[in-house]
Formats: sequence, C-alpha cells, structure tokens
Amino acid sequence: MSIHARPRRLLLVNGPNLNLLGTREPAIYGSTTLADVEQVVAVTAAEFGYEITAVQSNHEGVLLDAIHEARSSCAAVVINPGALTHTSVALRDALTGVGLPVAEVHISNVHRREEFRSHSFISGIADFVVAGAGIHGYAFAVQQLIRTLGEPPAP
Ligand code: CA2
Repeated sequence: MSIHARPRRLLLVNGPNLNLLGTREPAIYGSTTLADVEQVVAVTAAEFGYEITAVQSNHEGVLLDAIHEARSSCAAVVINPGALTHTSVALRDALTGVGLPVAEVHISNVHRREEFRSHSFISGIADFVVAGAGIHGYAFAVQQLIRTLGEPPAP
C-alpha cells in the first residue's frame, strides 16, 4: 500500500487528427473544437476538485511519453486515441504499463461506421468505453472515472 495520496489530476489524451475537430466533417464529429473538449473535461473535473493535464498529438511517441509521465502525476486517464484505437499495440501496452484506470472515448459511434473501426486495441484494457455521445462522452467519462476512484478496487 502506497503512503502517497493519489493525485487529484486526470490525464486527457487526444490522438491523431483530433486537432481538426470543428474544422471539417461536422456531420460525424460535430462543430465543437478540441479547445471545447479540453474545456468540458477541465470544468467537469473541477466540479470534483480535480485538475487535468491535456495532451493532443499526431505523433504516437508523444502520447506514449505523456501516458508514462502520468504514472506518478495523475489518478486516471481519459483517452480518445483517434485512429490509433484500431492500430496501436504500443498505446495499449503504455496504458497497461502505467496501471491507471482508463476511460476510452469516441465522439462518433465507431460501430455504425466502417467495419475496421469496430475493432479497438484499447477496449480490452479500458475500464469502460463511451462511443457516439459526441463530446458529452468525455464529461461522462470524467464523472464515471472519479466515481470509481473513490471505491475500493474490484476483487
Ligand atoms: O469517433 C472518434 O472519436 C474517433 O476516435 C475519431 C478518429 C477515428 O479515426 C476513430 O475511428 C473514431 C478520427 C479523428 C479525426 O477527427 C477529425 C475531426 C475533424 C475533421 C477530420 C478529422
């Protein structure tokens, strides 16, 4: 049992191309921007007394490094891995490696789109998955993660 208190901070990870939110494909991803997403997550976390560290990158290694750093600085991870969802064993291994609770979020309903989007390398190690709820999915993910942080681990 660690003597250190768990940090009241969440890591928000957005993967490749999510910096384009609000600029194209509004029928799929809506018209809100990445800044809106980060704001929603920060406000929701603040309601529970949590702060956030937000990272978006189009480079997989940057995301891996941010996840590794979260091991000591954050209590849980909210991640929309973008297309890396469907390709990245490295991202899955990084999340498993740090051992923090993980919420996987997708803005669109990946199961109603091309078949290749239905497979996720992340879902099998995530605590839960939210898909198709737009950016509200991020707010739900924060609420649910913080709820479970207050509970003892499942047997
Ligand atoms: O639905 C999601 O949140 C996704 O993670 C978004 C990824 C996609 O590859 C996943 O299958 C599902 C793509 C993010 C790209 O976002 C854009 C936003 C606006 C314009 C172009 C891309």
